[in-house]
Amino acid sequence: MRLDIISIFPEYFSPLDVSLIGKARERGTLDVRLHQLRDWARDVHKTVDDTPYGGGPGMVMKPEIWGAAIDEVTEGGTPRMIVPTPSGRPFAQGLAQELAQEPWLLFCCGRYEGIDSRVMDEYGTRMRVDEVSIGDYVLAGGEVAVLVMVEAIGRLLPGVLGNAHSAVDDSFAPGAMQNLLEGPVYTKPPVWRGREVPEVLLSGHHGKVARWRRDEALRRTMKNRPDLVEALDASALDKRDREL
Ligand code: 6GU
Repeated sequence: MRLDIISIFPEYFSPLDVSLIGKARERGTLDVRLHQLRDWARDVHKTVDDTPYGGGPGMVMKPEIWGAAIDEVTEGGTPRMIVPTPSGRPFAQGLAQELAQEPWLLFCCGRYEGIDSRVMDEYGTRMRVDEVSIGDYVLAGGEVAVLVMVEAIGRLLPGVLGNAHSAVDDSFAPGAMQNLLEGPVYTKPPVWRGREVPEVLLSGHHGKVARWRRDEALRRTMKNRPDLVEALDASALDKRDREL
């Protein structure tokens, strides 16, 4: 997968040099290309923003600079364009899976109050453009949101996760424990500071272990994400579940 990122802070993306994503880049599974937006600014001050029409606080990123940058970066091809913004559609596992199928993604990171909307309209006639939000809070710019999205997408690419931990039973993967959060996990020693690992996990009884994990997953989901339990269809819960 080719991944272009245009930002006024390309240094923000140094985490992409390490860990899973860094190794995927070394292997050539991921071809990440970072671009400094200011390289396309034409004045001596490398200005990329201006005051908003209609008034209001903050600054808006100028369309000509973005246009020149996107034209050059996408020359000869048609990526899918993603614009991180708190006003976008929600980023969730389903969208991560969809984006992981694409051969080429272009992330356009806005700062300030955002990018002149004509940029999204213009490129929307040439390629698929999505404005995407990673949650209901406001970041200072799209860079951290893009790091989040690239990590979520990157780990779904073939060969990025070892067989040791597969993405198939992640919380939020389709068919993962019926849309429940993953429950608690334990490793050695069997007793730590007087706290014992739940006995059933040491029993070797696979059926009992599976039922216990499902109960714990449901318990945790009820506590942390009651909205997800509400959204389950009635057939997903049995009589024992209702007693938890
Ligand atoms: Cl994608 N960008 C910014 N600036 N803030 C956000 C966001 C994105 N998603 C949630 N908050």
